[in-house]
Amino acid sequence: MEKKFKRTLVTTALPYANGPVHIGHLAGVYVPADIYTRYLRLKGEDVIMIGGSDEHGVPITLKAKAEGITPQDVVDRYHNIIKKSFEEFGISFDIYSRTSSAIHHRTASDFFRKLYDKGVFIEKTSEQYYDEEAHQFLADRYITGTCPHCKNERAYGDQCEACGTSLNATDLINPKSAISGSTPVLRETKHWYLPLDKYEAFLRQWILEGHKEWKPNVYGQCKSWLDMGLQPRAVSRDLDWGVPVPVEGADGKVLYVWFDAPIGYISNTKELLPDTWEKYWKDEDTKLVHFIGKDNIVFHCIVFPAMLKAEGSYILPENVPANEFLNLEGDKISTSRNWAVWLHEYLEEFPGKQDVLRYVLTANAPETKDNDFTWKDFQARNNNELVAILGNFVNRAMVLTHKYFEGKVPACGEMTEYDLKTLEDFKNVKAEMESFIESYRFREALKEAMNLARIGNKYLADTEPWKLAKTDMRRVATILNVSLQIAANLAIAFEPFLPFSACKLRGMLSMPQCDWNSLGCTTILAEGLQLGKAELLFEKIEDATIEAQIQKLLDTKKANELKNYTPNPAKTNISFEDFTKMDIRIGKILEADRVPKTSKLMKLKVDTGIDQRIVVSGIAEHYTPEEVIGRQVSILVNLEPRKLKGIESQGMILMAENADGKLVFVQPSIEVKNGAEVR
Ligand code: B3M
Ligand code: ZN
Repeated sequence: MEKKFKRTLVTTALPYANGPVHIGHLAGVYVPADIYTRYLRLKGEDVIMIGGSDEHGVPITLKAKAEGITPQDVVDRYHNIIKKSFEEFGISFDIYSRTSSAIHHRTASDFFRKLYDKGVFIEKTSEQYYDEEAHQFLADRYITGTCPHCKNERAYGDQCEACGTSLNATDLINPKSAISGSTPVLRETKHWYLPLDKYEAFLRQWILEGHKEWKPNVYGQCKSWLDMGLQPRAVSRDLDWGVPVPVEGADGKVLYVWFDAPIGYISNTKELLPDTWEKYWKDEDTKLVHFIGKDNIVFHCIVFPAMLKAEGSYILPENVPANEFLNLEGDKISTSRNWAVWLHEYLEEFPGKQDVLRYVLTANAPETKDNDFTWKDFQARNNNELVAILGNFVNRAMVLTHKYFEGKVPACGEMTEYDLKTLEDFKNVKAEMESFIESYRFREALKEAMNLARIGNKYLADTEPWKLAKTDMRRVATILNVSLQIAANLAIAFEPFLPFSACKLRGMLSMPQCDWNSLGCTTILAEGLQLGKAELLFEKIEDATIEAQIQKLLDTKKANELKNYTPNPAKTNISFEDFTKMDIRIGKILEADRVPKTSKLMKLKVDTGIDQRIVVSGIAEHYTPEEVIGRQVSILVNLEPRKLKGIESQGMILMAENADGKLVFVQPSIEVKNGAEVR
């Protein structure tokens, strides 16, 4: 028997405040959490949704250093951007706070102190790398060196990305600090460790036996961690940004960011409900659900539960419906490579279209495997689904009601067999959507809602009330009554998914309130009810708009290639005599033709000042013949002639190859006489 809970506490991963948020965040965590929470609210259940920014950790301190500002400046900037993006997308947090708040510092500090006083932690001194120039200990990620296994010279202190081996910083050959470039030295330092090994038996029982219903990706990851065996984990760091370790003699040490961040869920609940927060965290009748991305599974399913268990007075999560990753146009989303659709940019470029993105990200959510976001799919789903099905149906029902009944809900007369069959088709929509949403299968739930719109659309297309208006107004009344009832159902069914459009639709239908329990009901709108104005819910997105977005990504790709360019190493020296053997002249291209049946080659006639000659050059993928005629170029004139595709090439045009592979001409900076020597 499934347990009945009295209330639900929804938490969403706290994004790091060192950059803005993108579609991957929205698809993986915030839209699903928002759907779930809105659904429960609509059912009248007791639910709160907690969010906030994660404002600690080393990357934030490095960003501050790089920009010459304080870590607080960094997190202030991004916290505000992130918070605003979420608000505008209708992510309906009850609170969105931050881990640099005083209440969080106190809560995290007290939590640590309680475990410390209970003797939970192990204290251990070990040797760690210290950067004497930057005056700080180095996190493993910030040490690079040569991998002892594959000799890759750019391995990180925690992992070699060339051979995939996980490393300790002390394994690296020739270690270097990524912060200052200097060679770090080993220094002794004391830290506190959470002995996860001691909680292994409990975790095995609780997850592997007690939570077989968790999503396979989550359960599987937990199982593989548990099967590898758990080790004690350090919960403090040598750093000057974070929650200070509340123990004497711990100067210069803060709580590890992954220790304090999940406590942020508790702090933020306290901030929201200073008097009643405990009932959400300490009462067995509360259902705690963590919405996260797959890279956070171990912290939410293993580390945080072990912390809560050690503390002793908290409940544990009932479910952790982690999503997989969303890719963008076939590539992993990456902040450092700027490979993302940033929410604040989307909001500017697609004003008023929050629901379109919410729709696409849910319809294509990475619930069971990584998924790909493409702009073409975005356009197709908008035009073929939101506009053509949902928007079209609602609009026709509204416009016809205004046309024939002055915008008043007409009376429902006797129903035909077809009407009854249509109603029958969606009588299970409520039960089906509930079962999908409650098992965190939001794409399937959304499909059900869309299916309801399809039913409506087909009903109007099949009954063709506009053709009956001259002969049978009573029949038209019935058809429009049924259609408007379906539209009212849509306003309820879509509320968790497309809150802006659902709200607009409720306004058009004069629905004062929206109650989940009315879903499936065919008498929501009373006869005679005056409807509002008919407005379009969605509009078509044109090709040019999509092409501009694709071009933006292509530009990013190009910029990255240029940034990552490393020139080939220098060749061995040659003598001056060797150099003077080359006869390089400035000449002018007189004629140019593509060489038939090749993609790369172009046949050029060049005036070298000495003569006019034919040169075959591999530039046809970069230039058209018209673009090169009349140009002055550098040409090696004493290269042994050779045949290319049956044409004798007498010399070589000198080209420079840019990082993206583009060939550009080596030209004199002002026009010179043809035949001028280059030396
Ligand atoms: N800030 C990692 C992340 O943004 C981390 C989540 C904390 S949740 C308590 O993916
Ligand atoms: Zn390696």
